[in-house]
Amino acid sequence: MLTVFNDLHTVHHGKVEMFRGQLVPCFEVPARADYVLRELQERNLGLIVPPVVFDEAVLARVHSQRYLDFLSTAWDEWVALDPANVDRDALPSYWPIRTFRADVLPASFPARMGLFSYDAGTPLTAGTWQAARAGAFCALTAAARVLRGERAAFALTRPPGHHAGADFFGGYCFLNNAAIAAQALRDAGVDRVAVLDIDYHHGNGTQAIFYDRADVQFTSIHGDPHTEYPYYLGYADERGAGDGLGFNRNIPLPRGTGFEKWRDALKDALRGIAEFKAGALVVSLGLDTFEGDPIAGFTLATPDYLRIGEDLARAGLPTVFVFEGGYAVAEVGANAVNVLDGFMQHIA
Ligand code: SP5
Ligand code: ZN
Repeated sequence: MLTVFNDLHTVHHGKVEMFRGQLVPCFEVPARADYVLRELQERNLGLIVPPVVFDEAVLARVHSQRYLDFLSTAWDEWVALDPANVDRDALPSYWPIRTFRADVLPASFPARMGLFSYDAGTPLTAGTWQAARAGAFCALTAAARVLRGERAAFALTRPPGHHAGADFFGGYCFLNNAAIAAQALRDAGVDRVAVLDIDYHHGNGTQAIFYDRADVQFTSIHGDPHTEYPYYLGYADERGAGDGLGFNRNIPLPRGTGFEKWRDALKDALRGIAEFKAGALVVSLGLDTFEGDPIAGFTLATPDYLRIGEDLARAGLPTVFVFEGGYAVAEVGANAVNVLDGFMQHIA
């Protein structure tokens, strides 16, 4: 499978995230992508190419301009607050929750950082904007290659994207790569695009971006938000709004769910995607459903990922895979590549 690799991903390298009152080492580390790259090379899965550079305006098809302006200057503003900040990750401390105003942009950088985020677990670092932008270009390049006739392509990117909304970051995500790819497919003339999110965590950002639209169907299989991050979205009764009613589908599963039940959910999701009659599929490929994942709670095993690839291939659609979560660093390579390998072995 053609892979578009973001070799700038390493410049996004957070040190710490806030977890229950302590700063703990980041789970979302550069080694994740390196393991996937190495596995792709060892198993000879196909060409690995760099991203094409796009006009930044394409990012504004999904994200608000004021958010993009914030992200692109955030690190310089963080360091301007205190020169000693060059050695510290930027994390937010204040958030405009209900009853506060989000329409006014405060002059204070920490206040703006809170306006554009929803958790304290997503450090912004010196290279975050550069890495995230290159990652989005990978997703766009993968989409462009699929539009030109490639059966499937894989955007191997970090930071991940599916928690990022039109104007906020969180969940280790800054730019929503899957949404950017889906929008690019629409803009190139694909009438209906399906996004299937199989990361352990609900893709709240992608859901929010397409919630009121009938042209992009969003389906997510994830840990039940009653107990699992991101907690405040991802319930089964979220079915879309306005024109988008009926085009959002959440399949929450209890913590501890194993592959048999998970695969039933996948088959159910794929039936919904078939009914939608999409012209293309974007897969938010999270591997944190793995039994060994340090921050998640399903129990999928490495060989199961071959079956997932096989099931996805049978959807018969031009497919863009976008790398999301998966934190069992040593195994994430085999798990990701098993999906892609299973897919390639079962395309018609
Ligand atoms: C893309 C993605 O998978 N983002 C997930 C973000 C989850 N952030 C919250 C992580 C909470 C860490 N819990 C540590 C448990 C250690 N036992
Ligand atoms: Zn995840």
